[in-house]
Amino acid sequence: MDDYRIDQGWNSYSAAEHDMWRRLVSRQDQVLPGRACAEYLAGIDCLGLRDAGIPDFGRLSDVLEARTGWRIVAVPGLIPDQAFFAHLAERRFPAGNFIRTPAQLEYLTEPDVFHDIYGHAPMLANRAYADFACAFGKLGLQAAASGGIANMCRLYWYSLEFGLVHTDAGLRAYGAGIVSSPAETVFALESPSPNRLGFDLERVMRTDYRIDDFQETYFAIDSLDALYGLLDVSWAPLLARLAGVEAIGRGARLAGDNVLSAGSGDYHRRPGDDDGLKIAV
Ligand code: HBI
Ligand code: FE
Repeated sequence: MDDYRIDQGWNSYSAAEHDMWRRLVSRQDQVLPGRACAEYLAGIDCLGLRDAGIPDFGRLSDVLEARTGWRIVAVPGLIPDQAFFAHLAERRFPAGNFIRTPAQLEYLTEPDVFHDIYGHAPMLANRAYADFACAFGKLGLQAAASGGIANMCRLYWYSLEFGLVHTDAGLRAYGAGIVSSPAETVFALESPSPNRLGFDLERVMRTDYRIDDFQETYFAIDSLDALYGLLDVSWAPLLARLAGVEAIGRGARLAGDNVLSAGSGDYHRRPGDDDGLKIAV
């Protein structure tokens, strides 16, 4: 199977592209303290993502691999689910090698190097998240073989992309889609609009999501260390059970939900909000 790897082409980045990286970093750094979880902020520091421009994936991978066994591989953009899961299963994170242009600050259809590296890499330096992401990749491949790919994409979406976590200091974000977007970093934690629900595996795997706006529901796990425990279920019966039930609407609240905060549902990202990442599926 083609694994979509390409050369990052680090030497061909222009000064303007490195400047764009620094612009996105400084904008993000104004909203992350007090909203991103401590493990994420520590990851940024231990990977040295603040100071220079666009990182060289080889050098970044050497630091990351020493911590959790993960490497970063360059890809041209979104790759098919199965290929994506196959990389995760081998502790390789596929990262876009391009960076958004000033005109794309409003609308970005595919994950660029800022989303993938500034959003995901710091958490891949955290053992619990890193082991979960690898186990998730392996389960995703198994699920793909039995028709459960949509359920696995939802699990990915509401954890590694848009997950919240309970901490001693309160709710914090660890999902890359949140911590790489200035507006969603604030929205996910402070807006009255979305639902914030306790994480329940089956509920998450049944819940639809949107790719072109803020999330209408965020799910909070008890701790990062609890991430891995979420996968400790018998998957074949779970996927078989899920295959027969319909999806849950992305903004719905159900009787059995552990509602941390009930959303008003009256706000969505407006043009000009920020560089909202919209992953085109
Ligand atoms: N491809 N490059 C890339 N990055 C992703 O995050 C990604 C992908 N392909 C599929 C995919 N994500 C989905 O499986 C998840 O969004 C659920
Ligand atoms: Fe992502």
